[in-house]
Amino acid sequence: MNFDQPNQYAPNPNLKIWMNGKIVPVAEATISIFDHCILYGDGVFEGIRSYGGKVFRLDAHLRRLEDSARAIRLTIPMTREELATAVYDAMKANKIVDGYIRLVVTRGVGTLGLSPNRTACPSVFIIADQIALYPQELYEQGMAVISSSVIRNHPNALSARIKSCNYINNILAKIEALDAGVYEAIMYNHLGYVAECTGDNIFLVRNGVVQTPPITAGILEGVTRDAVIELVAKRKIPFREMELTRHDLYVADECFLTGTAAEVIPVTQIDGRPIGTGKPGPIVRQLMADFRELVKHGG
Ligand code: PXG
Repeated sequence: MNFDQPNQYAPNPNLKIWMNGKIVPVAEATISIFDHCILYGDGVFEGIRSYGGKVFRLDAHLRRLEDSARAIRLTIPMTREELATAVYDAMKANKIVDGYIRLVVTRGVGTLGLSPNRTACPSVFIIADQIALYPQELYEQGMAVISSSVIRNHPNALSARIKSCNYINNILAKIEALDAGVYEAIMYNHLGYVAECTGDNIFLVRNGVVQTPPITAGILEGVTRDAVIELVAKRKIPFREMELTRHDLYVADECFLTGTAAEVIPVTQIDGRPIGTGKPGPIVRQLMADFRELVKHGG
């Protein structure tokens, strides 16, 4: 396989990181090996984009970060306003206009035991850089994905609504995708219904109706998902949040994924089967154009 080779994406050594209130060179942005985020994946994060110097839906991202933190009983040592300022400071330090921002809050340094009560001082860091998730031609031709055998976390084990630093569930499915020679995998929930992909939400089009699994399918409430649902409403395209099965995927006219990093990308093959005509359909092409316009005009 000739994609996703190691070291292809080594960080830019000139990167400046916002770390606990200071802008530091990337080499000095370090985390203790005793941080519970390292030991247990005990932390929360957001992946955010900026377009033309403006952060896309920053408030929605920060609210979701706060909800994730609250769900794991982690107190973020900053207000929403301070976080927003820090995001822009990280962008400025790296002269980012169109870019990708990773905001992470770790539980902090603790003992070699699970108890979060024995930790002190959560760390907050912000990476402002670039991201290119999928090759450009896939946006034009559509991409192939597979159904993963790894089910999405049971919501009563670890809710998918928490954007935690423990992404092993998703990474296991991602490995399956890469082994199959594709970039994404569709994850089903514990009931057998379609949930989402490893880092993207999923939509179908069938007989002119845009369909997507509801939040109760055990998925992340994507910021891009919400934006696309608004675009669908603006176009007056019929829309349904509904339970979807593998059968629905196979008989769909169109399929597409949404995510901060991916934006809106057509899916034209699932498990080796062509979806619809096997080419990106009219509705996804319209929504991709609408999404471009939306981000150009500030979200
Ligand atoms: N579902 C999951 C599980 C995600 O992680 C989305 C949906 C889309 O949500 P937003 O809010 O971004 O529209 C995500 C977010 C990656 C990567 O490298 C992807 C995400 C986060 C971090 C890394 O693919 N996706």
